[in-house]
Parts: sequence; structure tokens; C-alpha cells
Amino acid sequence: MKDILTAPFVVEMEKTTANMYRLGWDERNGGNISYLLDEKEVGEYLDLTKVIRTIPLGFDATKLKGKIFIVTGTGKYFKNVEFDPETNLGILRIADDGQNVELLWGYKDGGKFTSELPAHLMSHISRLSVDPTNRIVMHCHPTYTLAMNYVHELDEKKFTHTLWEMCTECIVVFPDGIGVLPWMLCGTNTIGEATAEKMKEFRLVVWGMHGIYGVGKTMDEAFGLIETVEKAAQIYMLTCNRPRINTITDSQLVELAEHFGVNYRKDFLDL
Ligand code: 2HA
Ligand code: ZN
Repeated sequence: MKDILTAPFVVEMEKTTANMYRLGWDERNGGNISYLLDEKEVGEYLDLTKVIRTIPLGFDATKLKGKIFIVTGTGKYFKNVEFDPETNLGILRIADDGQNVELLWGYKDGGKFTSELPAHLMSHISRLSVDPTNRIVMHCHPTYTLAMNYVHELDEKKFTHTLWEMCTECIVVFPDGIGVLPWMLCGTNTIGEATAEKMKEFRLVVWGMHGIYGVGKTMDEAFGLIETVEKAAQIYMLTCNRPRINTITDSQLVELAEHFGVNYRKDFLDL
């Protein structure tokens, strides 16, 4: 058996959480990541018949039964993951009854998965239904995106359109736009269900006045989506109090989308 601490997916979780922390997206215990793993690959590092603990889920995840995820722990700080992955992360398998998870590694101090696991697993179910290669669900509190939530209408079309105007590459990176939820109580099945509904349509979902979710086939895709939104939101926040002299027009946005061959939300433009 290989050493789990050398597993690429553990190292990737360490590097990503450290990176997000240093970007200021994950203060204190803010943010969470879940990463769908390949069973065969995990089997090289862990005895998959050895379950450390069974933990109740509090919702039905039958559609994911048998699937294995590495997930950040509840109350844990992203800044600490790289120094103590076995306490701050857990590897869990969705039990056959869909009501529990089987802990295979981690949460060493008796801890458990993030409080946002409903939103994560329900989002995995949604994304897998539209993209069977999706693996990552990432949540964080990026500063400018959050700031923008207080001064910009929380409307999907308007929010997306404003961000598309802020950097030339935005419409190419997230042509599918951004789903927006109003402020809702976090850590609940209700916000999980609402997020998952949006995830059928979007790879990015803003939680009003809380943060953002990004998904992808890889850590780079999920991270890159959020990073691009955050950059655009920063430009917006740096310019929104000043007269706008120049902008990227809707016809230029179309030109970009057509040149790069992306399937963009035409209804998010005013043509
Ligand atoms: O886990 O970000 O949404 C901390 C959070 C809750
Ligand atoms: Zn949060």
C-alpha cells in the first residue's frame, strides 16, 4: 500500500486550500471542497474494506452510493490543511443506503465533513447528470465577489452581464453565466437543493451575500472559474464609483464568443 500523504489528490487538496487561503477567499473556517475520486486509485493507498466510522448524512445521496470523495472538514481552517491533512480532510464513501457515509481516512480528531456537504453532494449529482466527468465542487468567500453582492443587483442576467463586461476573457471562461441565489441560511438541505437546481444550468453559483460555488472536471477548472469571476468583480469594485467612459459592448461580446466557439447565454445579452 502506498503512503496516502503522497497521493496526488491529497497533495492537490493541500495545495489548493493553501492557495485559496492566501488569496483571502477562505478566512477562518470559510470554504469547503469536495473531490470525487477514482476508486481504483484510492485503493492503491487505502484498504477500502476498512471503515473507520459511519457518519449519518441527513439527506438522501443514493444516487452517489459507492462513490468516494475527499472532503474538507467542518470547522477546519484551509490554512491548516497542508500541515495536518489527516485532521482537516476526510476520505469518505457514500454508503449503499444513501443515508450515511463511511469514513475511510481522516477527520483524525473525531471531526466530520463540512456542514455544506448537502450542497456539495447534491451539486455533484446535478453536475454528473449534465457532465459525467465532473469531479470538483468548490465553495469560498472571495472578497470582491462578495463586495459586489452588496452594490449590484442579485440578478443572474445582470450579474453575469456586468462581469462579462469587466474582462475580455470572461465570456469565454464562463459563457454559461452565473447562477445567483438570494441570501439563504447556509449549511441546510434547503440551500443544498437550491444550489443543485442551479447547477443543472451553471458551473458557477453565487450565494447572495455569502460566497460562491464553482465546479469542474478538475481543480484547475473549478478554481479558474472562481478566479476569473473574482478578478472581474475586483475590476467592477475598482471602477463602479467612477464614470464609465469605456466598455466592452454586447456586439464585441458576441464577436468574442463566436471567435472562441463557446456556447454562451444569448439571453444574458441585450442585442
Ligand atoms: O464551512 O463556508 O458556508 C464554512 C462555510 C460555510
Ligand atoms: Zn461559506
